[in-house]
Amino acid sequence: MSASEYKRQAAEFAAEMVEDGMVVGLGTGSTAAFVVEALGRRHKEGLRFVAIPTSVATEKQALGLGIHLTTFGEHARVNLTIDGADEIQRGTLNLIKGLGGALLREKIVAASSDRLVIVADDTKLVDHLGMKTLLPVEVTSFGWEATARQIERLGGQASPRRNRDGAFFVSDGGNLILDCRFPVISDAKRLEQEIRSIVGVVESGLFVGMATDAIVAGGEGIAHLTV
Ligand code: ABF
Repeated sequence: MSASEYKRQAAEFAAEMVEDGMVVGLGTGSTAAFVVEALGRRHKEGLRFVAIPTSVATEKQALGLGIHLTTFGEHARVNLTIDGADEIQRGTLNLIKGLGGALLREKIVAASSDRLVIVADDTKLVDHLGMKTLLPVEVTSFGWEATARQIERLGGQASPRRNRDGAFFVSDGGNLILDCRFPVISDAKRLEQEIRSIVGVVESGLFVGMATDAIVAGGEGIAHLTV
């Protein structure tokens, strides 16, 4: 089976965790898109829920499926958020997120969620964060070079993300993303605090202590991991 099929399996499993009356956070990326698709189906079958999307792309998809959207103006808490990730650390469920460019909204929604369920294929599981992917850090466009230098003082190499045409990638929030290569991250909590204390950093893609569950699908079946 392909990675895409495993993503769909994890997404279908997680979409069943949504219950009538819930406020649901909708993630971003190809795995989260399968979740939104499954929830669109459940909505048509009569499940009542409202959702807060983590990106413009997800908002469009949800609206197209007739899913009712809401805001933090109307709901202080989200009952359950289902989102993808780029790396999931075994045991802690600490994450690297943001290769899809939506980390700020994803983190705002995650921080207000009672439960954050991560959906992924099993290639995303790692023993230590930073083993496979770069760490995205969202920064203000003004002075990004100065912000990048401060990140480099922490031991990472930071490069602004670019589109295919060479122009800077701009996030939904109007900021730039620095993709940072760190040697394997041994203390995610500390690195997260150090990066966030740099002036010019809006948010980092390290999600520490936020995920409560991970649904991971692969050749050995579907695993439901919890912390
Ligand atoms: C979002 O999409 C991200 O935080 C992560 O960067 C990415 C995962 O994408 P995919 O599900 O397409 O692998 O969830």
